[in-house]
Amino acid sequence: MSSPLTRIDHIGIACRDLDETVEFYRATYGFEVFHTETNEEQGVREAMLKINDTGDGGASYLQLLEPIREDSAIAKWMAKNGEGVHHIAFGTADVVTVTDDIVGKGIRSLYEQPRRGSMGSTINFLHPKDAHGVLVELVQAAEGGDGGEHGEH
Ligand code: CMX
Ligand code: CO
Repeated sequence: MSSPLTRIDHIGIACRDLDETVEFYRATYGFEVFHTETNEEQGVREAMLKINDTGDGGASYLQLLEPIREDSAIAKWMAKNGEGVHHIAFGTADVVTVTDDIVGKGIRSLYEQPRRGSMGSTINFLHPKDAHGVLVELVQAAEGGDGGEHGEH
């Protein structure tokens, strides 16, 4: 059976200071910033570092996340755990169908309807308590995937 989840879209990493962490990833690993944005709804300022393109026409990234509000999911998680790996995101061509299928297996999604993620993508999450302790994000890339303009939006 082939999976409708066709790539690791990104790994989400919580950090206290986005600029300092971006510089660490550049100086240590040579990864450059591909895209930055602020997502008010999620309460984060973020940088996407592209690691590689993938066979489904998408790509894999590291997503560095700095909280912009004390009541954000990332701020709450960091208060408990400090900096580190916060979630893993799988890429799919159809986030609604994949989410419905997984919910049908008895696993809770966090949103009734998908929301906006990085670079115009649509996203949902699976509850970590139903997924062996891993917060899983499901990502459908924006039409045109990575081809668009990048920078601070
Ligand atoms: N990974 C694994 N387990 C996690 C977790 C994570 N990232 N976040 C919380 N948990 C666990 C907690 O450890 C806790 O477990 P215990 O009950 O055993 O202590 C349980 O889940 C409940 O955690 P909580 O601290 O009480 O937090 P909440 O239930 O209020 O929120 C969650 C947890 C997953 C619902 C919330 O973080 C959320 O809505 N996340 C989705 C949005 C998000 O993460 N946005 C930031 C990223 C945006 C992006 O990627 O674009
Ligand atoms: Co993410």
